[in-house]
Amino acid sequence: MARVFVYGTLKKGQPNYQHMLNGTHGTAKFQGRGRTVEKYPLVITGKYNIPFLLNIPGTGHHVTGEIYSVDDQMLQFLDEFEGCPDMYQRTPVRLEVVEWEDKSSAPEERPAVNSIIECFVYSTTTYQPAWINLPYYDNYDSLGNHGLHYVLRESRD
Ligand code: PCA
Repeated sequence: MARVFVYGTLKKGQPNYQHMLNGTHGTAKFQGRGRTVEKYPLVITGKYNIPFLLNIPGTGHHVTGEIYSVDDQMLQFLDEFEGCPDMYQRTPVRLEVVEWEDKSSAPEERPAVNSIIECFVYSTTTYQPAWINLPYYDNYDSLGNHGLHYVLRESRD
């Protein structure tokens, strides 16, 4: 099992969340919410309004998102889905636990609120220089007042 921090379209209520629920891709178990210990620029860019966390620690905001425990099959699915390693790179990130909901694991495996854990995140190290000048977000919502609605893959041309 691996822990993955999702900050974009894979979060609950966001356009790609259904993939986390799809058992044919493996299993993803929601564990709680977290916030990056470091600041990162989270931008929305391109003609499909795709969110990217740029791997530039120290710039931007502490980004909030959701923590999932995923099996190998789901991790492999997510790598393919996120175009890893070409479009996104899966990198470790340090998170502060905001809320822990998964009560099923042994108490000693349950991180305390405010403790620091490490998870994988789909970030990018290969961004266009102009992206650094875009607005930065701390909590992605595809329907936020930025107006940059995410374009689903099946609707792209
Ligand atoms: N999907 C991944 C990376 C960005 C995106 O839209 C996520 O939600 O974390």
